[in-house]
Amino acid sequence: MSTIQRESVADEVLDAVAEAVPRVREGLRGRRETVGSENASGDDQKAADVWADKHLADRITEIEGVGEFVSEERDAVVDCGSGLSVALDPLDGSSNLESNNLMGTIVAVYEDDLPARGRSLVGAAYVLYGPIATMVSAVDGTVTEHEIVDGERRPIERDMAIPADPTVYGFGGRTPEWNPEFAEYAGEIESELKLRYGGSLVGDVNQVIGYGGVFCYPALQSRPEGKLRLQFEGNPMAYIVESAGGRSSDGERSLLDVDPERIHQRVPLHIGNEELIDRLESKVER
Ligand code: FBP
Repeated sequence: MSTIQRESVADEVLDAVAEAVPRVREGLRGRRETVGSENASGDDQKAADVWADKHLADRITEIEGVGEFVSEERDAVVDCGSGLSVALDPLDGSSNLESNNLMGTIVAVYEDDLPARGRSLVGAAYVLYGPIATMVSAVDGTVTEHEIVDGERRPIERDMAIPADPTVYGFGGRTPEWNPEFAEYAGEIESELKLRYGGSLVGDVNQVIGYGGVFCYPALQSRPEGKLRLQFEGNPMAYIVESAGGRSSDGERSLLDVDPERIHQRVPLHIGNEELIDRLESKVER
C-alpha cells in the first residue's frame, strides 16, 4: 500500500467512527449498569462497553484495506481481510458513565500487525463525549479538531499545537501508591500548575492539548506496569500529542518506541509539554 492509500484507509476508519458517534452517544442511556462480565484486562464491563464495541466493530471490519481489528473489550484479534490494523477502545473512561462525567472513544490505525509499535501508526483519533461531541485526529503529523455533526466530521481547528506555556496537570492512581521519584516530581508540578483530573484519559489529555501541561498515569507500587493499555490508549494518545509538538514517555522513552509483547499490555503513561516530560524522565527511572 502506498502512503496515500494508507492515509485514505485511516481516514475511512475515522469517518466510520464519526458516523457511529450519534448512535453510540444515544445508546449510552439505559446502558450504565455493569453486566457481570470482565474484559480481557479484567475490568468490569458495562452494557454500554459491549454495545459500543459491537456497533463500532461491525462498521470498521467492513472497510476494505483493514486487515486486523481488536478492541479493549475483546480477547483476540479479528482477521478481516488484508491491510492495516485497527485497535479500538470503544468507551474509554466508562466508569465515568455512572456519575455522568466525560468519556471518549479512542482509535488507532497501525500499518503493522497487532500488537504493533506506536511508530507504525498511520493515524489515530479520540472522540470526546462532552457537552459537544468532538474528534481530535492526527494523520500524517497534522492534528485537527472536528465537531461531529450528524455523524460527520467538521474541522474547526487545523494544525493544533500544544500551547508552549503549560497550565494544567492531572495524575492518576492513589498518591500512597506512587513511587518516591514520581511523588517528588508531582510535588514540583503541583506547585507550578493547576489540577484538572476528571478520571477519563480522553478528557484529561484533551485539556493538556488545549491548555498545555501534563497528564500521567504512572507506575504504581501495586501495578508497576501501570494501568493504561499501550495498544488502545498509550500509543494513540502519544501519537496525537507528539504530532501536536508535545512528548510522551513510559518513564524512559517515547511510548511510540515501546516494544509491544501482548495485545492487552499496560504501560506507565506520561504525556504533555516537552519540557515537563523531559523533567519527568530525569527523575523517574523504570
Ligand atoms: P477503562 O478503559 O476501564 O475505562 O479505564 C481507563 C481509565 O478510565 C482512563 O480513561 C482513566 O485515565 C483512568 O482509567 C482512570 O483511572 P482511575 O479510576 O484510577 O482514576
